[in-house]
Amino acid sequence: MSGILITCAVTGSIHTPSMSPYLPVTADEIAGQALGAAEAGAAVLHLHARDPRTGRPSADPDHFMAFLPRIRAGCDAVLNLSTGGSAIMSLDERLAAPRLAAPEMASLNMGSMNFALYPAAERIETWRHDWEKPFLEGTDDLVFKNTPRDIARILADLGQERGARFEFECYDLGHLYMLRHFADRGLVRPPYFIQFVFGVLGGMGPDPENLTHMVRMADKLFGHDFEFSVLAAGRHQMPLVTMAASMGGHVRVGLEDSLTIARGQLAESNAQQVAKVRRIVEELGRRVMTPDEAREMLGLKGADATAI
Ligand code: KMH
Ligand code: ZN
Repeated sequence: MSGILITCAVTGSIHTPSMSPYLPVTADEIAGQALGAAEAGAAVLHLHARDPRTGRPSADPDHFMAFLPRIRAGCDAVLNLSTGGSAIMSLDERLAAPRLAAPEMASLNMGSMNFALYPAAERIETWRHDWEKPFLEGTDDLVFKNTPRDIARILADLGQERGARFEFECYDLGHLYMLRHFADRGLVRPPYFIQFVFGVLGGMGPDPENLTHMVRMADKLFGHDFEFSVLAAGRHQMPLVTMAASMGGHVRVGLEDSLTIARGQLAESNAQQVAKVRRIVEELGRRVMTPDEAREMLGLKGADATAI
């Protein structure tokens, strides 16, 4: 029976240090938690960097390179670098580290959108860093930009020139049609690894009907040429990824997407979430994929062909 691919998104750029003491920030923390997640069963590690002094999302290649070689040396997982970075970064900034590292995989957000994080600011009583409150509150007037021109550039720089394959992040139905458009232009090739994203304010909500509809439309637009995975923000994470696993999809967990392990209870590590979803997958009678099975399924170039 085919396996289920677990991606772990280790730190991201949505959550801030005041929200959880377990959010990895330094290179030691990011590398340590990434290796723990791989050990627990994650075949793919989706990675962002942070400034180690403040925990602020960072696009600095030095911050990435402080942990990437350590993760590479310590496990066999596929390293997937974000090209989304954070909505406050320019495309040039977001591309700097992935261009240098030439990873096997990179994320690719299939449209421009609102990315509203400001409701989270209301729940924080004590701030650890000055940047956090304005960063979250400023998202009431911030557009995350990935125009068709941006998408084409990311595909050219990382895909055509460096051989990366993509985690196509689709937050809405329109993003699936944008992926179809790039397929029609011959700029992407199957199998398409589509990551459905639920629960970001600005994208589709975490309703089960949305997932069934997205899968139905992906079937219609891409036939047998795609694999889908699901991530959902906050407390919707485990219910939605369980639904994905039941529907023949793959799953993404990690502290980028949710800081909790159960309602109201902070996850103490990324590995804890990976172990939980692994138990769910196995209880469903399915098997977790190894990194090499993921490479085979997605047609990846292999870790030796990266610059990490
Ligand atoms: N933060 C997630 C909702 C990216 O890194 O390109 C989506 C994400 C974006 O992972
Ligand atoms: Zn990300």
